[in-house]
Amino acid sequence: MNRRQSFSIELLAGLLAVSLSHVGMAAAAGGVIEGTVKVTGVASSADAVVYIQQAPGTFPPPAKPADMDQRSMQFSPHVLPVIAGTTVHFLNSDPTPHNVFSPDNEKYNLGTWPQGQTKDHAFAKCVKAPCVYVQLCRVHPEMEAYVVVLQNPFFATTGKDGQYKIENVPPGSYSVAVWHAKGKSQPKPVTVDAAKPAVVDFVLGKTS
Ligand SMILES: [Cu+2]
Repeated sequence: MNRRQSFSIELLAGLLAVSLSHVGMAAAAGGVIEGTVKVTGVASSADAVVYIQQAPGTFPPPAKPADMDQRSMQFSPHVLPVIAGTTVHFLNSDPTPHNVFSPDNEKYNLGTWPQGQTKDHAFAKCVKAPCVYVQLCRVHPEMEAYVVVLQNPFFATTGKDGQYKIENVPPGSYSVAVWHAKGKSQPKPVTVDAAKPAVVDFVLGKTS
């Protein structure tokens, strides 16, 4: 083998190593779980939370608090999924005082405060996810929202069309579940790999 041939082989080996490392990176990247949730008997299939029940490892809450606003006499978002340990910033954007309380789990009443002010509540733990906290306002009984505390960050909320997409899921086998204020369905098994999205659809029956 002359020097030139040897160089070509080295070059080829180098290119092969580079392309293999790219394949390796793709395999290590996260996968996607996506699909549609249909909630029977309600006008909109929005605000269903689809989540992995239990993922291996521990997941620290985000450094930045999650936000729930009270605006135009409504909580926004209507449904807020968070990881256990997350602090939620409750803001009042209305010119009228609002209150925030929840009768669920450890229960809290954050008081009543005027426009532009915030109060925080830390959803410190959740032994058995999902830990659901209805958010209510004593001043306006029609106001209602939900904080849904989960074990891991692999969750998504459905849009008006009922569609959801959970991204960056480590490849593996999981049980994927759905929570909705007015519907119920059994969890489903899913196997996630990076090559193509796993599709999981749910049809929710009425809870009562
Ligand atoms: Cu209110």
